[in-house]
Amino acid sequence: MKLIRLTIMGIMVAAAIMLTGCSLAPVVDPDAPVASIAFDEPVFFDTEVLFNGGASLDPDGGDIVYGYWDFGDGNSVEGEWALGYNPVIYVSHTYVQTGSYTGPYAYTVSLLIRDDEGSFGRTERTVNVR
Ligand SMILES: [Ca+2]
Repeated sequence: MKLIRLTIMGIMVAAAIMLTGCSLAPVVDPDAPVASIAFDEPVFFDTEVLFNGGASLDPDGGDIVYGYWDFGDGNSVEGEWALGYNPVIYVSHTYVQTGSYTGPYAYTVSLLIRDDEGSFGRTERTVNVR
């Protein structure tokens, strides 16, 4: 009885694979997402900067589900995109001036994103803080 059940199961799995083409093959993502960073200049120390990643997109129409911002000064923030809502389109950050150095000082801000197919995209920009 058990053997028959297993055989029927095997036939059903085989039929499912035949019907769906090749359902066990990994999903191939046609396009990786493209990250984008925008912000207003000039940027000053001890003043909040608004970074905008809202122009980031997935060329094949997929959703961007994760974002990781690195501000280049040892600070970072990450967020998961809920469906239709992006909690890290805008992130704010304040570069804190240490010591008497007046700048300008160049930091590298980067944004790493992941789409719903698991592909990553990353971009970076230089922020001259004065
Ligand atoms: Ca994609």
